[in-house]
Amino acid sequence: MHRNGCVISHSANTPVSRGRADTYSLVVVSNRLPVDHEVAPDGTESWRTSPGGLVTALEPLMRESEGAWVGWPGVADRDFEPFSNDGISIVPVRLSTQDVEFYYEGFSNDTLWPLYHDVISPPSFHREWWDSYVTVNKRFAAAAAAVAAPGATVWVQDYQLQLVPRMLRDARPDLVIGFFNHIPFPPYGIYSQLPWRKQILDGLLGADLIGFQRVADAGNFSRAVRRLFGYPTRGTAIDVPDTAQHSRRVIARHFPISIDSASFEELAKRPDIQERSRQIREELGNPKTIMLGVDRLDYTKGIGHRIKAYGELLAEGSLSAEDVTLVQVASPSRERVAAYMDLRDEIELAVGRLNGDHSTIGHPAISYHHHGYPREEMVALYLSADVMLVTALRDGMNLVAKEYVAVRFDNDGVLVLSEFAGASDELKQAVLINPHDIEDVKSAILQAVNMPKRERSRRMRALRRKVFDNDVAAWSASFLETLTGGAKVAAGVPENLVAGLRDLASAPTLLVALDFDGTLAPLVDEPENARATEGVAEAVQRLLHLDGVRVAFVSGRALVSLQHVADPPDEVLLTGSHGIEVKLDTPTIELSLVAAELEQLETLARVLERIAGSVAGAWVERKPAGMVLHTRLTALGEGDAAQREARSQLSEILPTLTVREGKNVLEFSVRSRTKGDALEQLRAHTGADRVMYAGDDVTDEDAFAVLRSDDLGLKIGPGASLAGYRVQGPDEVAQVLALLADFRAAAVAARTL
Ligand code: GDG
Repeated sequence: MHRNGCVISHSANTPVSRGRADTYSLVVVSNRLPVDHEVAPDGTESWRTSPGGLVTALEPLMRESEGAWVGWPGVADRDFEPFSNDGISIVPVRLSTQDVEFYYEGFSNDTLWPLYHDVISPPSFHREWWDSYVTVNKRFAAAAAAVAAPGATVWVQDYQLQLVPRMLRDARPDLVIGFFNHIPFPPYGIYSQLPWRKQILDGLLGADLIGFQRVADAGNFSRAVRRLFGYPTRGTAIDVPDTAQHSRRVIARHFPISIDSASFEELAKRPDIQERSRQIREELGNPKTIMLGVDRLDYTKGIGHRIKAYGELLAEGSLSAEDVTLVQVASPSRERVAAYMDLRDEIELAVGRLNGDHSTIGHPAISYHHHGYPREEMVALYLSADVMLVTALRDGMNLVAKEYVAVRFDNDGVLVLSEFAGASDELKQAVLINPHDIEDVKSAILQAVNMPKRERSRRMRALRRKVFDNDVAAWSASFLETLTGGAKVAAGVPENLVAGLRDLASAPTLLVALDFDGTLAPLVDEPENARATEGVAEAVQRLLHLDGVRVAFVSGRALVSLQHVADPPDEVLLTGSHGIEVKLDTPTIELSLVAAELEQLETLARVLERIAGSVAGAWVERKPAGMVLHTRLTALGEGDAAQREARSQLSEILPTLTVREGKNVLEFSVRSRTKGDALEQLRAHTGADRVMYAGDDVTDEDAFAVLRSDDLGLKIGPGASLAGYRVQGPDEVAQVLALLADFRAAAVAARTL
């Protein structure tokens, strides 16, 4: 096939040329395409799939849903036509040499990268870099808009493209837009240095869902939005004003990325790779302990700190180069950015000194490699490493840590992991370190080198469970499901939910909070006929009798009605009317209103009763936190007049009331509460360490929004949701509760709480 006068061949399927008019229902946009453009010495050009985790995770989805990938092919000043590679449509975006210099090396890698990594290296701010960033982001947005089908889902990746969500939304309001930030999002004190801080936030807020690696990153982002725009945020939800009257809900939350764990394990089991791993040990002079570092040569990775700690241990005689070797792979990265050139000099000087001081013939203290290796070689290295050192000063996730764990099917090896890498949120059984504290790094290295086999194996098993339960396919599925609302929900209890329940059951104290209609009971035409499905009552009884467990029903119904249909045992905590009514270990229902609200209620009653008393046919209905003026039976015109009068009097004396207008009814409430408020109150009342919340309705989203990272949210049925898990209907909820009771009983019996 001839393009641009060159022969283009492809690694796999023959490419199919697609015209510009083709559109796709799923579009991924990232700075780099998942294919590399290669030119052989004879001038033959070809594309090679780059084996990243993101491609592996998205490939099946992209094929299934006619997906397209928009990005830069890695060569400047070249135009390429769209083509298809391994069933994925590739849409190349052109970058000029100057774009590469200003947008990519400049603004992305010398402004945003150091700023977002806690200014480990000073960021440079240049207005012409920013201009180029805007121009290139526009080009990516236009390319994505051109290939997105009506209503398509567009998923934008990473910090190079933060303006694309807003640009896309302006051009194509029909699209569902997601964004994932692979690197950290810094605290406000640092973020606010950015001269274009408002433009970037506004760019991101064009998305429906903004994903981060860690809970803390999402929190930093929401705080920046509050500080710079004052938009209301609640949990993971941000209400962004759209027009004068309306706002759009944007969700900002964590989705820790992962790897294709099974494919790493598969490689590790290959005899040739195991043989290579043995060979590596031999070539290093058969040291007792091999320590390994694998990083892009980047100042965020703490390579210098690692070398310093190791050097001191050798100098003090706590370790000897006869016994221990550190293999450091530092793959070349961003070699045209000045800070990276300086770093290379600094690291290579340190390596040279250390080797000069401590290596013996045949026993290098550090075996240093400034190359990229094939994945097979990486796996062989991981297999041969007794200790893996991940000492990042700041890292979004750090996939190397997860790859090491995935490879160790022998349940051996020790991971030393920086608490400043996102991976440390999940990989708690690693030896966690503060890499800035050289003494801490040194003692962690000694602990790892001397760790008894049993402890190594116990820790590695736990780490492996995490990495295999949450692989990259689960990551992308969970992001896209949150973004699009998961169109179809399968029957049964999914495996990841079973794992989540098992984990939750071990909390010291636990609150199980459940919506009723649609969650415990199937939805019915007549609300008074709603009844919980079979098995619910029994599971709730079992939970109530287990140590450290409280159960609550959280409903929009008035509590009297909830008690009637749910017939709950006395120990169940109840909240009704979206949290306005509560029955929390008291014999009677109480109103969760503060003194000022009760006073307002009195005033409201006085005003409305006076008005209703003067108009024949009007009457007032009292609600737990409000009053309704009914005018259905008044003479023509009098009802409207009474309503106008009520509005005008109350807007003066009680301006904060919520007013809702219906047909011949006017309702005033002293308080607008949500199920989120109800859940917070239940959490405070019970003092529970962890919470499970299950619900089916949009009003349950307010409760999901206040869940914390180690809580469990369960959405019933389809529809966009903040919940981490989903099941089809109330039958599954009964099974879920029974499983939770089983796990809890086992945890209580084993006293592992
Ligand atoms: C960014 C964030 C986040 C490295 N050298 C070679 C090689 N690698 C592979 C590793 C790993 C990947 O590159 C590096 O991923 P990390 O996660 O460790 O770090 P970043 O490159 O900084 O990635 C990071 C990530 O995005 C994903 O969201 O985790 O925090 O900074 O897969 O194995 N692979 C091969 N040869 C090498 O020489 N084949």
